[in-house]
Amino acid sequence: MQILNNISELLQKGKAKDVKVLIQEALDKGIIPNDILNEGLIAGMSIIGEKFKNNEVYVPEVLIAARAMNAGLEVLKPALKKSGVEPIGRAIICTVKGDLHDIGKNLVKMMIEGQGIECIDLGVDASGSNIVDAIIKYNPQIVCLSALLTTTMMAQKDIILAITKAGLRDKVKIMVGGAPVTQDFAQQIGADLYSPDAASAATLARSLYK
Ligand code: B1M
Repeated sequence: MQILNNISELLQKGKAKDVKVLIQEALDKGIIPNDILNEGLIAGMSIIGEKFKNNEVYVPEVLIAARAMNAGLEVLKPALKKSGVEPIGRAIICTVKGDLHDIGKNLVKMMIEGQGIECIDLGVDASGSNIVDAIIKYNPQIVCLSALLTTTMMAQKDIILAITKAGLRDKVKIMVGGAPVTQDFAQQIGADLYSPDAASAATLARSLYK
């Protein structure tokens, strides 16, 4: 669809304001929010990701595209959320220690919220002790850990160990994800759940309450 291609292109150019306007336009036209997300925002970010990998664009371009992505997500968020539903449970979500990538984490959060699960967002660079404190404070059923770097994947394991050491392991299900994370790795580090993308993360989280 042309409008979704335009969103993707504007995102790649980092035009945050224009992305927001076009997303609103797409919503007003009745385009399904998930399509706007996948075929507009994620499609654009994937192209930037490929270009970044091939040294065709550099960190500043990626950063302004990421800013446009987050701006677009803000407009899309209410439409992605289910309206007026009481939360069925609570999750904690973060990007792990040493890792500042938050776009995927924000998407997972949004999708999980869309399933009627309240999400406490601890942001990026979260340590084991941050999470242990948050489990004690918020009493969630699920802890969601995102890692985007091969160098920070192991922080997921450190956090699981910290939760176990604090005697809280039986209180929560732990879901891990992020581009370098696999089902095998999730099993190796003792996570309960693994999901490759935001939509299945949300479905998986929801299934815990059935
Ligand atoms: Co960075 N970066 N980055 N980066 N960056 C990657 C990840 C990289 C693959 C790029 C590359 O080289 N091709 C590479 C990692 C290589 C590796 O580890 N093997 C990389 C690198 C090296 C770095 C730096 C080290 C670069 C440097 O400084 N030299 C640096 C590290 C900073 C740090 O974290 N300490 C860095 C910095 C940055 C920016 C700040 C410029 C920016 C982040 C901005 C931000 O997030 N606010 C950035 C970006 C944007 C990227 C790419 C281009 C895009 C990531 C993204 O947002 N994707 C990325 C290349 C790429 O992915 N192609 C790259 C879109 C997002 C929707 O996807 O986050 O994968 P993703 O989330 C998906 C799934 O993974 C899953 O669901 C999401 C959607 O369905 N998912 C989960 C994510 N979390 C989940 C949790 C779950 C379940 C599913 O359960 C809990």
